[in-house]
Order: sequence, then structure tokens, then C-alpha cells
Amino acid sequence: MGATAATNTSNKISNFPVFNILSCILNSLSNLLMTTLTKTSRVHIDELVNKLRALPASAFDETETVRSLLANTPVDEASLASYLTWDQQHYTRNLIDKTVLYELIAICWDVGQGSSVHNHRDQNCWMAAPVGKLLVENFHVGFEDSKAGKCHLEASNTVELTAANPCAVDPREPVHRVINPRDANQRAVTLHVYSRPFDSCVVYSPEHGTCGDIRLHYTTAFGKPVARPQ
Ligand code: 2CO
Ligand code: FE2
Repeated sequence: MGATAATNTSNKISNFPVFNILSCILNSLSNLLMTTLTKTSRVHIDELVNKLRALPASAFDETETVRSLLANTPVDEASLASYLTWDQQHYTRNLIDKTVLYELIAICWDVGQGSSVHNHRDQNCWMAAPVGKLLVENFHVGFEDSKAGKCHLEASNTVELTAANPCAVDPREPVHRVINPRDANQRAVTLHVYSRPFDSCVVYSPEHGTCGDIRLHYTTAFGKPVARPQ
């Protein structure tokens, strides 16, 4: 009875135009407050590094702890300035921190740049996007013969990667590619935590059904250019 009466009353109140106007104003104010809080609560990259370094080894063996750390520690773009380098041919990989447990890399994506379809050598991976709105396209590996360089991949789901939505790569379906869509028309910067660190991976061509190993290189390390091996 009580619940019914309350519902009837609120229905009557919401019939007044003034109620709708007030409700609209309150909603707008609340959205503005949330946007302002998200922007002002961004932290210096060093704060994220300190928090990653404080984690126990066990935190890197599952995906939720680091994912929620990234979600609760959005990084301020200005604090990344010394790690941001751009190349019109390829995204750049810029090492920020490295321990035996993890490496933290800033990746700079020019408009329209993307990665190959690849795996992470059975290592965990988390990604956040302090700048931009990217797509993570996941693939299901139906068949892989790495010695013969043959595979069969099927596209599975696509996830949006934004400041508000950091992602963890699913260890059971770890093959993916990241794209900074051309129609977004903006450069993007992503932060990648890899545990443990790895310096090679398998790249796949879903179209040709082929795969093979590649080595991974840093464009810069701790803010300084890294010479590419000849
Ligand atoms: N894993 C790729 C790299 O480190 C970037 S794509 O996102 O995981 O080069
Ligand atoms: Fe990746």
C-alpha cells in the first residue's frame, strides 16, 4: 500500500512542468560536476608509477587490481610530455618505467595509426587512454601452427578505450589490435602495463592466415631516444 501511494504521489509531482525543468537543471549540474571532477582529479604520471611499484607481485597475476588502479588513477597529459614522440610511419613506444614485474609504456598514435594483430607472449596487459578514443579489436584464434606460420583467426568483439574506460587484455583471448580511428581525427596517447615485460610477440594476418614472430623496440626509454638495432 505504502509503495503504491508513494508511486502515485511522485507521478503527480512529475506531471508539473516545473518539476521537469528542475530535474533537467539538476541533471546538467550533476554532469558538469562529474566532468569537472574527472578532469581535476587527474594525477601526475609519477603517482601512477609509485602506485604500480607499491603493488605486490600477486597483483600482476590477475587482471582486476591493475585495471581498477588505472581507472582510479587517470593520468594528466601534461605530466607525460617528456615521453611523447610522434612518427608518421608507425606508432611510437616510449618506456616510462620497468621492473622485474612490469613495464609501463606510453604509446603515441597519430591519426589513423593502428597496431598489427598480435599477442602478448602470454603476459598480462592493461591499457589506459589519457588522450583520445581508440578501439581494441579482439580476435579468436581457431588454429595456430607457429612453426609453419599458419593460423586461422576470427574477429570477436571490439572495445572502446578511453580515459574513463581502461581495459585489461583477456588472458584467455589475448590476440588483438589497437586502432586510433581516422574519423576520430585526433592524436591519441595510451599507457600500457605489461607483466612480465616482453620484447617480442607474434603478429597475425587474419586475411592471409599467416603468423610470425617480431621483435619489439622502444622509440624512447626514460625520455631519451633509443638507437634502433641495424
Ligand atoms: N602491444 C602493442 C605494443 O606494445 C601495442 S597494441 O596494444 O596492446 O607495441
Ligand atoms: Fe597489444
